[in-house]
Amino acid sequence: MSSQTVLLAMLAAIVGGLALWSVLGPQAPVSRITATNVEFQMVTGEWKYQSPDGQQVIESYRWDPATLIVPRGSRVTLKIYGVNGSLHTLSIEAFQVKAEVKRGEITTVQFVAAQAGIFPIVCLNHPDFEHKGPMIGYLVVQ
Ligand SMILES: [Cu+2]
Repeated sequence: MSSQTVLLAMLAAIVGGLALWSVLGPQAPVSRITATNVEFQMVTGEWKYQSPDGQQVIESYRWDPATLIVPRGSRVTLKIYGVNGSLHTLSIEAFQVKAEVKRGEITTVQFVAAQAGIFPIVCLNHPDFEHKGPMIGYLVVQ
């Protein structure tokens, strides 16, 4: 076998190896979002402002955390501890979730996030600025 033949054979092996590696070699990571069991620990919080002269007081209740992200099809558990405010009526209309959250108590709700989208988590007692809100969070189902 001539040295030229050996060189061509080595070159062919290298090209073949590169071609094979491009097919079977490491791939870019594939992001797969799969349904799962997801539990969130939440509290009822309150933002408050009082002017220096004490004449103006502004309060706004909040869910904390206020944005929850889950894969579609997940079984979601919310455990909500009532801290600020005596009563909050939780509603996630899209998933027929409704519950009362009382100060000093933990309220647990469970549901399956069956459809994708962005769904408001509303407190029916504090739904807007006029009612010490908006106490609205967002459930993002991907
Ligand atoms: Cu509320």
